[in-house]
Amino acid sequence: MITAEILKKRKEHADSTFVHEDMSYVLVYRNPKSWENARSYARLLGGELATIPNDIVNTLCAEQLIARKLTTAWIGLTDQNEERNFSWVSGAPLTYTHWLRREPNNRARKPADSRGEDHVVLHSNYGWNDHNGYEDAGHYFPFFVEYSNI
Ligand SMILES: [Ca+2]
Ligand SMILES: [Ca+2]
Repeated sequence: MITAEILKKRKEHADSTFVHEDMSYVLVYRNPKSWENARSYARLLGGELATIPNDIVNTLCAEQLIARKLTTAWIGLTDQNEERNFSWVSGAPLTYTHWLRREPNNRARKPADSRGEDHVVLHSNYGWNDHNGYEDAGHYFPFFVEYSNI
């Protein structure tokens, strides 16, 4: 159910929302978050971290980053349930990917990243990279949220 609270929240992000087919995509960029907290925030918008189903949406999202001189944003892709088995939090099938070369590599960079990398970012160069989005790792980025318009 779409509450007045959700509509108010969506309005706050109108400047960084675009519509493609039946979905709205929001780049939430003012308060960067861990992937875990970004996902919680997506729910406040009555949505989910975004699924990128094809090259069109990938390009539209990357262009949002470029327009704001941002380089990195979380999307709704994770292998936290099973290493190397990436899935969309929306439940959509993973039929399209745009990994950068040598990604996903699950590479731990710091002791805080000992669990490896289980959450995916989209970069402004259009490519994807797995990164550590657990809250205690402290990697905070803007993020893309999607919600349905039907
Ligand atoms: Ca992983
Ligand atoms: Ca990586």
